[in-house]
Amino acid sequence: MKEEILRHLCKSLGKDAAHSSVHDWRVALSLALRDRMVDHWFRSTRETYETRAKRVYYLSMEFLIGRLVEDMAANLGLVEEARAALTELGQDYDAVVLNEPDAALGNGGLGRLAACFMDLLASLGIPAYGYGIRYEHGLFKQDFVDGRQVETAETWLTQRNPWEFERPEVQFRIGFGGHVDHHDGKAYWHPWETVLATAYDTPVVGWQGKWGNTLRLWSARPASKFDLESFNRGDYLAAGRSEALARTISRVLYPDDTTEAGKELRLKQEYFFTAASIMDLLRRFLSDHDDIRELPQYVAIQLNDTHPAIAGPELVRLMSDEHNLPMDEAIELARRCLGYTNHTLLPEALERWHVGLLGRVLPRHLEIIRAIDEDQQARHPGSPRILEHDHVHMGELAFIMAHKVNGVSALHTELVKSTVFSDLHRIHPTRIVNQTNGITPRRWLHTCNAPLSNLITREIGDGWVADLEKLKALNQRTGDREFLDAFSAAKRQNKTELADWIAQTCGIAVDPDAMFDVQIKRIHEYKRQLMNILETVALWNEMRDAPDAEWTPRVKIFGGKAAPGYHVAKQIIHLINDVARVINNDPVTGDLLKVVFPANYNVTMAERLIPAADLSEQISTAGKEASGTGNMKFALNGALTIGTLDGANVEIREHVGSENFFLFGLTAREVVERRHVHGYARAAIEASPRLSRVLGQIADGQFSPEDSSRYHGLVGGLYDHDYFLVTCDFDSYFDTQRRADQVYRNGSNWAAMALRNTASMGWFSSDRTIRGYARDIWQVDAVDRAGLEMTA
Ligand code: 73E
Repeated sequence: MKEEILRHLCKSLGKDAAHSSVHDWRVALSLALRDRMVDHWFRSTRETYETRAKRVYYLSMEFLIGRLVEDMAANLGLVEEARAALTELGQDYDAVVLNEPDAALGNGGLGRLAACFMDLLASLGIPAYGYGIRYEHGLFKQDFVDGRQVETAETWLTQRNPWEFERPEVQFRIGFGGHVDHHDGKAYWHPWETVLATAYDTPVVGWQGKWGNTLRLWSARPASKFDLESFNRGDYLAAGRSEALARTISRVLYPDDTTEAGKELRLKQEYFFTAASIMDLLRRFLSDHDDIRELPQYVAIQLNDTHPAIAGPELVRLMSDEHNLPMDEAIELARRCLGYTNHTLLPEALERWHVGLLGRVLPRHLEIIRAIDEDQQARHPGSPRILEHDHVHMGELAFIMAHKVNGVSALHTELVKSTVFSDLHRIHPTRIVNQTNGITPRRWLHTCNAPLSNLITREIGDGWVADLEKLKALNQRTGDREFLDAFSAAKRQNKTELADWIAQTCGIAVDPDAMFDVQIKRIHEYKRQLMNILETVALWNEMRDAPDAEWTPRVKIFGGKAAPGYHVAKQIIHLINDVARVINNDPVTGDLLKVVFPANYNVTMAERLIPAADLSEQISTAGKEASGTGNMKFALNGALTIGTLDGANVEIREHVGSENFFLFGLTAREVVERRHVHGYARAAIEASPRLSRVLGQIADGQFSPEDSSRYHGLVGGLYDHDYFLVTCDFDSYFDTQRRADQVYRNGSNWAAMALRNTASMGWFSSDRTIRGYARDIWQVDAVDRAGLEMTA
């Protein structure tokens, strides 16, 4: 390893060891690791070709990857070797690992799920490709200026990306606009504008390096040649125009996690990567099959939400316009290949395109969508329409074009059946299935939490890393004092490290013995960070009223970004920072209560915070969080959850036991009912002196003395249209927090409950999730690769 690193430093980077920076060492190490992956990768690809195995194609606008060095080293079993090599070379391994920028090609859970799935598809030996966009700028970087969120462009690609292989030879022409001619019963689309999609491949090697798949990300290039004539005339802008246009498509990730962007660029991005992916997989299929009718036997395409839903019409277009299949047959064949995962019921996130826009950008696809709509009507008269009120409804399109539609938790799937797709569910009663989300135990325990991971391995061996259900064996230790102490000590070590990091990055001293109470996720009204900060103020009030009472010291930790155009979410961020400033400087409460909100939450920060958390905040309005995956990561790392009966919380609670979960709040059904009660929010506020007091303080400017009316709108909104029922759940949330305080003060019971959480989370491995997709949706075999020998 040492020689390989030195060789790359010299031969690939042109540096000598004496004059190399941390960055150079990191890139050299990455290249050395990548070398070790390539053999597995080639062997897997060869085997897939030889056995003509069915391939899975996972189409996703987002892959929230984070850093890769440690992940790759761990999967290849090379962490110790890499550490030793760098140490011998006089380098600090941890500093080298931390030098890597996060690949933040996603907004949150949806993108991170795609990354976890890539790990598991490789670990289970399922031949698969992830397809997405190689954004030049991932999710924006967040800073706080006077407590307000400020966004700047993220630049992960300014440094060389050592993991990818550029494939300039893999190129597809992607058309936009223009018109369609019909003659002799055939359609001919003449796009007005064309860009090239070129591929960049990142090998993804699974646990123990036994199987390698490909993450293929597309980058847009100008299709027309550089305009030398304009350039020579001195018209430099005209010369670069087509280049600028093309580059825009893969330039930025949409920083929006819930609302339809409504922008032409977003539609173009969606078509760009979907079309390139479909053309690529068809080319691969046709390279060793003659009959396109066999496609569904060899190809399973999964749509990660509706963002790639244009895949349906695109497949139909290629099969009918270019391979001359009759339209109805093309529709049926496409359907047998496609699966659609729904990730949200929030109405503002359900994609709809105005027919004017869609027809202008994709005129042939609009015709095909009309044909699909008619085909559905002919087969099922009265079925919900894809085209309605001048809009194309991408959810209906994805549903109708997929042979299976899945929700991402048991509760969410039931709501998919009973709300947004109830009519389609009646017509197609077996189409909707559930696949509760999962997480990769490699990144989210083995790699991010060494103290706990080592303890578990000492106790039960290392089999749990590949088979997370083995953690169940830890249940026998919940009465074992010595083991519980060791378990608590591992948590304590993570908390101490986090406390050091908080001191460095935020300048706030926190006590590692205080309860670390963490809410990290996108800032959104339905996730109710607002309720959390209101509860913080209420607790602060009561501590100040009786500073000598028996309190459980707390550190409230927040992390998350708000979509740049989401005004209320940005106000919530501002409020948290304002409250933090006041509380953190209060000598009365001192170490009893601190509020910490480090800027720029990302995967790397999650890897730091989750292992150190005592309490996991999963407090969304019931019925709104489709699943959540952060909730699983916390519980796996031995945090107790305070949560509502929402998304996967329901199943987590079932697995860890209701006595090891702090439940509060209205159920999804009660939420719907409560909204029908006239004046419910005002009534809830008036019934709660505690909440009234907090709202009064905030509205009066106690936390914003420089601008006392800053939160009038936010507080007024709670009185008048508290859609997410912060007011109605507040008291039950506050009381449940105090219950958590009590249990925490009795440390040993807390440790036993936390251990039950870790021990019971095996089911939430994405191993189980992927096996479910393979069995119920893709009809592919998960091959146990454990018998394969590692060759490198
Ligand atoms: O509950 C989460 C879920 O765990 C859900 O909000 C999230 O997906 C996670 C993984 O299943 C999600 N993200 C989006 N929709 N649902 C979304 C919507 C538009 C753009 C980007 C992401």
